[in-house]
Amino acid sequence: MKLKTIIITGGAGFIGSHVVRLFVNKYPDYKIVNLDKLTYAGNLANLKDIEKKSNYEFLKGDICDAELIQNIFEKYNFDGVIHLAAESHVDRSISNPMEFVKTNVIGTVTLLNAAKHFWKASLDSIPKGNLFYHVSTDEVYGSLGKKGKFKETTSYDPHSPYSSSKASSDHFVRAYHDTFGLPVVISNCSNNYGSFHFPEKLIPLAINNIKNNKPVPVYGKGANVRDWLFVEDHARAIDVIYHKGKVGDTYNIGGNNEWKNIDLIKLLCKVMDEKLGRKKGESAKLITFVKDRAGHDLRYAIDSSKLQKKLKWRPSLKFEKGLKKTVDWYLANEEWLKDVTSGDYQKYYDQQYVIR
Ligand code: NAD
Ligand code: TDX
Repeated sequence: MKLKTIIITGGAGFIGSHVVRLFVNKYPDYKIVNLDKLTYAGNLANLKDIEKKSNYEFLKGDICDAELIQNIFEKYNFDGVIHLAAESHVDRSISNPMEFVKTNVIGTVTLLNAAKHFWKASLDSIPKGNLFYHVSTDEVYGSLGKKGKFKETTSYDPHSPYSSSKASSDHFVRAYHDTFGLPVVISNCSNNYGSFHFPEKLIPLAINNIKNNKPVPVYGKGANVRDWLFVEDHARAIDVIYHKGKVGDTYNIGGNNEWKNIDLIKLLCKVMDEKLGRKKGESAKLITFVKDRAGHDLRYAIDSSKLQKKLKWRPSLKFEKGLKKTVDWYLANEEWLKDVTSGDYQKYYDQQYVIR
């Protein structure tokens, strides 16, 4: 059997660490190389359980560094790329869009160039046995009204610098397929939640604040809707699409699990009351409505029927169960939380919220 050598970018981040773990454990015959710059969002503690496995290697590096990427491709002769490295937080993209252009757009094109060059891609002979898998988001489709869901054919309509940079990277990936014959596949996933989620994002931030009796900031009126998927289900979908997806295709991944932010936070407060042995209603007193996010998309919802029908993937976990599991993980991993919230975290946090 041909040894599969795969570079996973952003493997020290939230979703990337789950993808690395799944591939390293499930495919002992593969060689998994995790390339990550270790920004504030990347953390090698996310991968402690697999770091010593013989089929795993970590490389610290920036996907925008063309020379480095060239050297790595030369050294490892990758069969596949699973590209997750990105700046991923919408609020940070509003305060610093250029970082998002650099990593999400230039970084992606830098990787595409290397793959195109080393796999000798051309329209006349699309390389077999190679795949460039680009991990993207539902936010590229823009915002829904009360009805409907995003399909793979929905037109792109991004509103934030983050979603615009991801949309741009998706376009480049398709362009490299259509123009240069690069074998690519793209998936667009809804909001993830679960372990190792950096606590600047809604669910882990709320868990951390409730635990520490701090205000839980809810943007605007809390009326925005997100479609939440357990992160390990996303990693499983990436595995299925990497191995069985059709070259040149796009797959939407979603939890079929829409929640209005305020309802989600109220449910989380209830779970936290139970887990912390607090009086019913105690944690909900921390809910604090703050100034809305600029350009805040109202509603995301994913139609993942293509993936479900063609590749037989399904979300495995009911949200209430996944949320309890997630809360348990955060309460059991105080050291991890303490570690990632040290450094500049408080400075970022203090600038972020204006109480209404
Ligand atoms: P994350 O912010 O937790 O992790 C990103 C990782 O990329 C970090 O480890 C970081 O160090 C690394 N990184 C950043 N810039 C880099 C660079 N220039 N070079 C190398 N590494 C770099 O993000 P996440 O939430 O795990 O998201 C991973 C991917 O999935 C992103 O592409 C994101 O757009 C996409 N996505 C995320 C969600 C979600 O709900 N979090 C949903 C759909 C799609
Ligand atoms: O403190 C908060 N209060 C609040 O009300 C934060 C951080 C968020 N929110 C709202 C904004 C959103 O409507 O909660 C919702 C979820 O916010 P985030 O956790 O920041 O996620 P979102 O902006 O929806 O984007 C996420 O899902 C798609 C990821 O961060 C992206 O990387 C992914 O592509």
